[in-house]
Amino acid sequence: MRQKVVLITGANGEIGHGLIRHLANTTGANIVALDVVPLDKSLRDLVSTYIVGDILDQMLLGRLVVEHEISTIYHLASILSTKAEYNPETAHRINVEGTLNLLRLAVEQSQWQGTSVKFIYPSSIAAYGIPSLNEKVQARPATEDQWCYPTTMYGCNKLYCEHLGRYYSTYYRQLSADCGTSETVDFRSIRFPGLISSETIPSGGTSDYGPEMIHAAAQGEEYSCFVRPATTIPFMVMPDAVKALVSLEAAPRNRLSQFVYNVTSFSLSAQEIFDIVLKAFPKAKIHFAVDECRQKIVDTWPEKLDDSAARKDWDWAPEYDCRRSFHEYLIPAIRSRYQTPK
Ligand code: AKB
Repeated sequence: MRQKVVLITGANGEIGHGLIRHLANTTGANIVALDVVPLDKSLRDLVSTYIVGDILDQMLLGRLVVEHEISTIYHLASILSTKAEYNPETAHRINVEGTLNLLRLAVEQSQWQGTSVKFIYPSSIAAYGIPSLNEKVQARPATEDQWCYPTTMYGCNKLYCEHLGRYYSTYYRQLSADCGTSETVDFRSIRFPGLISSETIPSGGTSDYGPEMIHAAAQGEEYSCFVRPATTIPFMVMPDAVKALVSLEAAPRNRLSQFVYNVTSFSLSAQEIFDIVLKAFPKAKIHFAVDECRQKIVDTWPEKLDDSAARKDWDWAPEYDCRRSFHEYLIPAIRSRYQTPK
């Protein structure tokens, strides 16, 4: 018999680290971890199996369903906003065609199993595109249906994949004879703010100046912040990102009124992050050197998110506000990671 499993793509990424640890410590889930790089040794005992492979490899995905009965997919694999701009077409293939491959797999599995496979998809504030800095500063917290004019390939990919998930959940094979009778995928998506982890350092994102600043300061490394001090976007620490993903996965389907939900914790300017970091690491060597191109991207992302729909539909609330995020999670954990003296 095939083993019932939870499939995590992009398993060796930032969210993957936190999600694998959480699922292994709180559920008896059999985890199949898939990434294009080998899974970190520290995670290997926490998963049933890890596969080094590409979500564009149809043969690999085909073999996955021969071996496993997939109940939930956390599709984390993605090329982030800055990295995607260096090769937009490759990013499109990975971010969109990869997601399409997995949605097809999820629908086929749902039909085989006679029950919907849950497809949990991390979208992003990059799906937003506020036309001017003035409008960004004046805007109220953005709801899911406002300002959806992304200016990066990654943001376009994320927004389109939100719609793909809605299509596969609702309209796929709508002209077929068995339309409406066969099972389909249970797509659920979260639009994340900038994420900050104590365990990993991001690569290729445009919100990375937050985590990069903290990790550099704790190592006594010089850091050049590529956005203006006043630049403000929403952030969240990784434990809350993992909490949001597993909470949405566990929510009763009949409580969900939409496919895509904002979540957020706190919004800070780069200057405010600098001030917190300098207080914790007085020897930090941080200065500001604006990269105008990356600045233009961040200037299109909202300062604040409206997460009222998530709070109403599935009782979302962050565990870590700004103070707890830095003083109970980030600074202690990062200090010990680099053995930085107080
Ligand atoms: C990025 O900066 O590309 C990501 C994101 C905001 O989704 N961290």
